[in-house]
Amino acid sequence: MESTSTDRAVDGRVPLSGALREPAWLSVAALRLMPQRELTVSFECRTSGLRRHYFSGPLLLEVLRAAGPLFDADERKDRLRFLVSVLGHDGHRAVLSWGEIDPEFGNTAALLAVSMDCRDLDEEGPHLVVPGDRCGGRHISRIAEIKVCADDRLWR
Ligand SMILES: Nc1nc2c(c(=O)[nH]1)N[C@H]1C(S)=C(S)[C@@H](COP(=O)(O)O)O[C@H]1N2
Ligand SMILES: [Mo]
Repeated sequence: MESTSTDRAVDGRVPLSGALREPAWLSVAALRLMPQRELTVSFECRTSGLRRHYFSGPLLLEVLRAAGPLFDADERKDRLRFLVSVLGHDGHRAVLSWGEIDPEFGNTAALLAVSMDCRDLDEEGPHLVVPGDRCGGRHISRIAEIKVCADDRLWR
């Protein structure tokens, strides 16, 4: 993927930044070294009809945890303040809450897919895929950036 910006995906590597101790550039090769999950989804898309896809990759949660989210480690509920934005190359964005993907709360096994329908995504970059996504809108192909935010000023 071509990119002229320094903070957007380059050569299939995706910047992960925000309220993290260790912001990172995520390559598909590195994501593949993490424990892998599989997920088959059916989208009932209003525009493109029924789509069925098979994805594999690490849990988004594990990728974020590895980057050291700036939680209060002694306070479990502190995690519920955090949001995760996954932005596509075309401006399409899905926002997840930490509570949604955390096994102590919503436990939704969202993946950063490294393959789609057995096609490796090394050059294209990872996709987000979220279980229970009826219309497919939370499947983000060609991710440009992932950001974690816990800014309480959002709600003022
Ligand atoms: N970057 C990006 N990814 C996207 C979209 C989009 O607009 N931009 N649309 C989503 C929607 S609504 C659907 S139904 C699926 C369709 O994916 P497919 O065409 O690969 O089956 O892609 C999703 N991923
Ligand atoms: Mo869709």
